[in-house]
Amino acid sequence: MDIMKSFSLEGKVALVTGASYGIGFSIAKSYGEAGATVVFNDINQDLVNKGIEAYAEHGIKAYGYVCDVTDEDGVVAMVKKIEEEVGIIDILVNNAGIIRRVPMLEMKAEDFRKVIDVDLNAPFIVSKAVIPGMIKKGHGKIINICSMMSELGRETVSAYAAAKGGLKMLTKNIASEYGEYNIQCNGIGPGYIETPQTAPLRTEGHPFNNFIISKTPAARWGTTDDLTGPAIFLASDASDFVNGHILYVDGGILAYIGKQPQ
Ligand code: NAP
Ligand code: GCO
Repeated sequence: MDIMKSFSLEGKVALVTGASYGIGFSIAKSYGEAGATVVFNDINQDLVNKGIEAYAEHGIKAYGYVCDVTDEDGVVAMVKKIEEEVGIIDILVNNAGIIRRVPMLEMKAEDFRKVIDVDLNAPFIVSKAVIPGMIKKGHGKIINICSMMSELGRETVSAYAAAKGGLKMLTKNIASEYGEYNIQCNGIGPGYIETPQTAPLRTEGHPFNNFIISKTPAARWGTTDDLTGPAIFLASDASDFVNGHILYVDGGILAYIGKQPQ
């Protein structure tokens, strides 16, 4: 058998949440290039329209839906519409996410809850809506976008770290509960990636910029393209016996104590 065929996504329907731009866009674009039908959502029509145009610039006819992934009724309605208009979802990437960088003692409980809602409750809600179709089809791939903060803490990101730590365990639990239906649920833990979400940390002279370079053996920030190969692997038949795993794509951050100060 041609081993490369096992990495193909031909004939698969892939939903990537929050994928008008950023990491989600890159992953969804790579899925289209690997043969999948690309479906994505974002939080408003303007973002969805911009996303559809951006995919089209890469020759990909993407299906876009407006949906706030924290709204369970809206998610259920979106998944039903996708199944009617495009097909049952074979691959789900729970990518949509937010961060609030605030010292814990200054963080309002409502802001903490908002981060948990988007970054942890929403992957639960969307997975719950998509899994019945995967069971019907006899296979499925769920990929949760975790984080360095699934393993590490740092100042000002208490809500985000709590959410991403929980997302790591939700990943393992979905893998445990639905593995018998030939559904594999894994995570991708990106390192520090150049996207709008990290733009505030990369401003000229920001101390965090050099800090990340010193903590990354690859001595660079990651790009969204660095995530696409691992994402295709976890969405393809090539990973059918990989389940409950968090694949860290971090240039080696988690393995490294950090560069000795010169
Ligand atoms: P981003 O640039 O902020 O994009 C996030 C996307 O999710 C945006 O399109 C955003 O729409 C959408 N979104 C937010 N809340 C939503 C909701 N309630 N419903 C639907 N869509 C929603 O983030 P990113 O850097 O690409 O990160 C994507 C994922 O990777 C996130 O889960 C993030 O935590 C994770 N991650 C990022 C990094 C990194 O270094 N960048 C590293 C590790 C993990 P709006 O524009 O309306 O907010
Ligand atoms: C931060 C960053 C990180 C990245 C990512 C690292 O403020 O520390 O935003 O949290 O977004 O999650 O994996």
